[in-house]
Amino acid sequence: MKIYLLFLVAFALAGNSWALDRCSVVRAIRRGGVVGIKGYTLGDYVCLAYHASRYDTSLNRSPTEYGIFQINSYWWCDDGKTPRRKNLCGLPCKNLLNTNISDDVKCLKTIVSDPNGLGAWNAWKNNCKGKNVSSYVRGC
Ligand SMILES: *[C@@H]1O[C@H](CO)[C@@H](O)[C@H](O)[C@H]1NC(C)=O
Ligand SMILES: *[C@@H]1O[C@H](CO)[C@@H](O)[C@H](O)[C@H]1NC(C)=O
Ligand SMILES: [Ca+2]
Repeated sequence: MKIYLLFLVAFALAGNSWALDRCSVVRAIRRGGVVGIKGYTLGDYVCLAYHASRYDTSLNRSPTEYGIFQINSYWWCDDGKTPRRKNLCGLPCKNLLNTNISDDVKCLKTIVSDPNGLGAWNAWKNNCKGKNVSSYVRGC
């Protein structure tokens, strides 16, 4: 029984090993030069990351959406397989699945400069837009 519980705990921890803690996400976004573009706050971006992926940098649930911000391979990165992909961020999609998100945030900057801004994400529109997002940044 004890052994069984031990395995259960180890499994639970392993399952989360690619998820960043919230304050690491806050720091990477703060350094990435995206805050203030079109009036978006730090909270907007962290709220997006939370609702897009729960901060799981390895998330690739749909074959065309990658990483903590669920950036897509139609426009932004090259996965070698999506038809007519544009790769406007100029990077391999697999670079969006590791725990270093500085390049992900750099790509975010390119995306947000597009006319849709953060409106390109349903995760942001449905959960963050017009909401008080200060709790995503608190204590970091
Ligand atoms: C994260 O990646 C960037 C390049 O995208 C690099 O400059 C930086 O040193 C990396 N940070 C760490 C902690 O590895
Ligand atoms: C947002 O919520 C926090 C508490 O969670 C509060 O301190 C702050 O004043 C609120 N901001 C706005 C603009 O309502
Ligand atoms: Ca990355």
